[in-house]
Amino acid sequence: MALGDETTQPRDVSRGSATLRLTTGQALLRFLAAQFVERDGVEHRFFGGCFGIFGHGNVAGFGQALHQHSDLLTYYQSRNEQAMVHAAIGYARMRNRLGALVCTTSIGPGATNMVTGAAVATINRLPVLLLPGDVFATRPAEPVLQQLEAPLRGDVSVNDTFIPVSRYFDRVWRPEQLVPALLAAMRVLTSPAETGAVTIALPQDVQAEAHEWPTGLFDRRVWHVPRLPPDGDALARIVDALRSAHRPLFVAGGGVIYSEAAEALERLVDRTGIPVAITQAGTGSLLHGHPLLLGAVGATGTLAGNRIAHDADLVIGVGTRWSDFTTASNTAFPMAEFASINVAELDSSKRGIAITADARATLEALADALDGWSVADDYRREAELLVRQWDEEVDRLLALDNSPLPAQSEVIGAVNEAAAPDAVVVCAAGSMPGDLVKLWRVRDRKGYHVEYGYSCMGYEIAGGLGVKLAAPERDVYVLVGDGSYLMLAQEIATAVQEGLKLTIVLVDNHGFSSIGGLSRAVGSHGFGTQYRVRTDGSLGLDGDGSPAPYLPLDLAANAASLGAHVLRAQTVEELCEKLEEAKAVDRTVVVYVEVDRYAAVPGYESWWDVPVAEVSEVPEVRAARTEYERARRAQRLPL
Ligand SMILES: Cc1ncc(C[n+]2csc(CCOP(=O)(O)OP(=O)(O)O)c2C)c(N)n1
Ligand SMILES: [Mg+2]
Repeated sequence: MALGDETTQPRDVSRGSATLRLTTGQALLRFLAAQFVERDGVEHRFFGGCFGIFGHGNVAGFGQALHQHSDLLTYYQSRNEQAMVHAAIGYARMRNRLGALVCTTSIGPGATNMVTGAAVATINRLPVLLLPGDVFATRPAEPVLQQLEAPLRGDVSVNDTFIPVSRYFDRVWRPEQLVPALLAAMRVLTSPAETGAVTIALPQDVQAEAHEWPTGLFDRRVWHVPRLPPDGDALARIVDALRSAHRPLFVAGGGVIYSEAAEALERLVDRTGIPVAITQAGTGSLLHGHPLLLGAVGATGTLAGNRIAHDADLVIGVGTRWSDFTTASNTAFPMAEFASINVAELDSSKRGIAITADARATLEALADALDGWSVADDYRREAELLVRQWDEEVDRLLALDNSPLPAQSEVIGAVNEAAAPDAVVVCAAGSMPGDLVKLWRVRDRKGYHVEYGYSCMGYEIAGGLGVKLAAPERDVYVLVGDGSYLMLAQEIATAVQEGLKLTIVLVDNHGFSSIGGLSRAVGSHGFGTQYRVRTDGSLGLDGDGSPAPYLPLDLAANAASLGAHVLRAQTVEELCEKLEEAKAVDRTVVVYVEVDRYAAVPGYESWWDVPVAEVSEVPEVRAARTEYERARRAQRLPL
């Protein structure tokens, strides 16, 4: 990758020898502030700010630099290191990976609190720069507070746990090592194929140590993000496959959005009549109302998506990682040949004809090469009919009129209705993502933001904060379950601190309704999935007739205690009113609503592989195992 625009800068004759005496922390900050990214001729500053929680390991190093030069990078205080990585992920995704945030922590627990966030970033292929503090490089007095002492290794620290969840990891034992570490970090962060969490562990003494840095390190540097064109042979193979296919299907993943390929996809679809199914990250590739948008496919797929998938003879994935939710654990496409268009070889090589290339460049090349080819009218009409029928099913689910408590689907309908067309809905875990991907009517390419690579409980509020930082002009609606809320809600305080307004819809069903359903499906009666007082040794099983009372939690009061403006709704009508009222509030609002735990959106001819105990004393488990073995026979490896 080109290193940028040095050639356009006036050349300093003394540049080779000029140096600046700075600490490693100060040099790091100057470097970060000088990084830019460019794609399609448009330049952006790459780092939009730095989240941090200070302690020994960063307070006197990078923290000192941030204090001394607060003009170089905006500092944001957070409450929890995992949450600040989530915020950075929300930000990067909203910026289509053309911008990122930095996260700095103390050593030990502050650092390892970021490991989960690193996994979220890497699995979702989103850039974040993590700077955990680390133990002394010079080891003047070991063990330092919070140091891991490995009996057989002197050179490991807790930060080694970042290695498997980072796309690039380095530890800067000496100041000089910072230079190659930073160049490698930027290469990975700005590479559409390689990106993910980048971790540079920074021993606390090194951060504070002064060094003579070559001034060239601080030059403005523009990292070009290429659009890798498709290989001609691979393109020809996909064109041949399409020309002989009768029932082709596109599966649009997050890569379509990140590559800004949605318009190219839409043009191709309009011309060829190939229907499109979407993944969670690909939602927004086509907007609601497009006659060939089938909706989601796979385990949480729509009837339209799953029916077309079932009979498809050629499935072309664009920017998807083919997760088990998309493939219904390899049962969704029983008849199909495949092609995979992906900028990352890791993903393009997973199924069928591999095209390792940029999504937009490939779709445009495909449109040219297909030269007027289209699917048969019958197939197009069949797909369009299924789309219309699915739309009616959504209408039904959004107006269930469930009582006494509303169904979650009605809450989704109310929020969708209240939200402006360019608002962003944010979610991550529980029963909500599966319902959302089926029911949410997307009106903006960036209007749907569900983290479903890691489906990490607790992503929602912090991730929403990052989305709002990246797009302050948009309304951000966070849909969060009571379980996720209890795991990581404290960034409400950060939103209040920063004057960033989120509208958080807190959906309470007294526990883990998603896993309760899963538990019942595997014969375990919802064991351990309700928030109930422990009475007779049981935590309350679904349907056991005498459940103990729910825990006396007041999550709305909890949200108010963190500084949110809180509104409570009991019915769908009230919810609609409160969502309107929320629009006039100028700070983060939490709209609290209780829903019926059992009024779930059904599955539509789909399956998800969750192994059931092979032997058990419980009859329901044995029945579930029999059913599991039957369903598993439909599994087909993509060979
Ligand atoms: C950090 C984390 N721990 C555990 C899980 C497994 N898990 C997935 S959904 C879920 C329950 C979510 O509860 P809640 O947010 O209330 O949503 P609901 O299922 O009730 O819709 C659990 C425990 C997870 N995805 N993430
Ligand atoms: Mg819940």
